Amino acid sequence: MRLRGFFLPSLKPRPFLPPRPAPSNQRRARLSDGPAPRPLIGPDVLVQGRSFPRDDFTNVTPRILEKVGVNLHNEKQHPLWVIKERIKEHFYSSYVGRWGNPLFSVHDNLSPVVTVQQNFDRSKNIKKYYYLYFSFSFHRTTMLRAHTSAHQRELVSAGLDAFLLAGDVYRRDEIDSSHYPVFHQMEGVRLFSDHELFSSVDGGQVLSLFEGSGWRTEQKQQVHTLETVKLLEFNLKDTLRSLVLTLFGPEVELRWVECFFPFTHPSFELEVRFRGQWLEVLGCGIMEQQILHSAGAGHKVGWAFGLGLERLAMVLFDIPDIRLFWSRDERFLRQFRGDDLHRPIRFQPLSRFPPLHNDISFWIPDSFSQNDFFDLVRNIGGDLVEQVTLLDQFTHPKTGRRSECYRIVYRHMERTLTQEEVRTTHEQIERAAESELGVHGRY
Ligand code: FA5
Ligand code: MG
Repeated sequence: MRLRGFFLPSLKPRPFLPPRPAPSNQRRARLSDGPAPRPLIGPDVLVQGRSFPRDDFTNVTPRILEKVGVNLHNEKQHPLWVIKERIKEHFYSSYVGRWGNPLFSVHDNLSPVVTVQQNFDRSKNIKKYYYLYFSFSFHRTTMLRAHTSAHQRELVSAGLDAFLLAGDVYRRDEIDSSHYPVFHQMEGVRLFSDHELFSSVDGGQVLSLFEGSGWRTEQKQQVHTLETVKLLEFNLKDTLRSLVLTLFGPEVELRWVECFFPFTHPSFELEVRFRGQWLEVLGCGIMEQQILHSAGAGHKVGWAFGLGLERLAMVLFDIPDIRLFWSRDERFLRQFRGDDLHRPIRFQPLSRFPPLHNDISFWIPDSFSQNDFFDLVRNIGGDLVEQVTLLDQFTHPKTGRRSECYRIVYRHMERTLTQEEVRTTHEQIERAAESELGVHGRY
């Protein structure tokens, strides 16, 4: 008997990864690179040399696993590296310790394989995230991190009071010019003792971080005093405002939006007005005291933020499509090279090649999820796929069967695609949708 479905009805096993030929880029690698590499997904899932038994909940795809360990943010002169270095430099020069040492340590090489507990993911939502291996224990169910906040607790447990952490993060999402299933974030955390928080305030000696009989309200957590929250919030917003002014220049317009995260309260998002549009660049807030407590730092309080490196880079350098970050084309990469980290950079677009589009429509089973389909399209079509949009939905008046029609736009970033190439890829997508997602094609 399978008990998983019983305890976790939302986690229905799905026929997501039946054995099938490796994608063409893997096949090519096999022909040219000597001995055949072990496939990334067989009975086990292989991630950075570690092996995880594949089970019904494994939903990572070879295309995604190929990106693990690439670490674009660590590739010197890559635009994500340039942004990361500018942020690091700002923190290094603005916040120094008593001995002139940088206050914030920087970490950019932590493995993206985390447990669902680290990821603050109680939902185990296979539609939104990539899982490697399921277990009843929160400590053993593994996934690819969906945000860099997944490392907050371990770095605080290691005794760090102020740190920045950059890394690749993975989410199953829609397909368009600003969404890619792998993107990069930078996390910042700063903790304060009562002395550190109150020493700059007149009469601060009488203030305390915690209160015994408080309430959780919209403004604060139960254990925090209002003074604690207000000072932390001021320090957090001041730190982020100053970072954004450094990156975007003094003209930039900002606004704070209240929001919710399970690991901070209160929580905010920062939006930047750039070329007429409000763009969300980061989420942040006052760290949940329970997290600090479980990390052995319950006597301190702290704030945290997480910002999207692609979002910042797209705006700052005028990069129109998020797929470009993965380009190996010299005409793209060379535009970011140079000795001066702070030189103004404005991306000169490569010629724009014509798009080709093809529609696909099918009857869908009840278990159908759009993110499964998007993932399948990305897995087969790779970076040839620019956008997938739902064109039409239809419910048969008699049978109640539902059908959906999607338009897939194909466009290569570096050359003109042939009709033949697109047709082959599109047909592969049609076949795989039938065999893997249980849809019935109307083609
Ligand atoms: C988070 O990921 C939280 N971990 C942020 C946080 C950290 C809050 C610490 C509190 C304390 P969110 O999902 O909003 O939040 O993502 C944070 C930023 O990542 C966004 O503001 C955006 O800049 C970027 N981002 C989010 N989704 C995408 C995406 N699909 N593509 C590119 N960038 C994205
Ligand atoms: Mg957000």
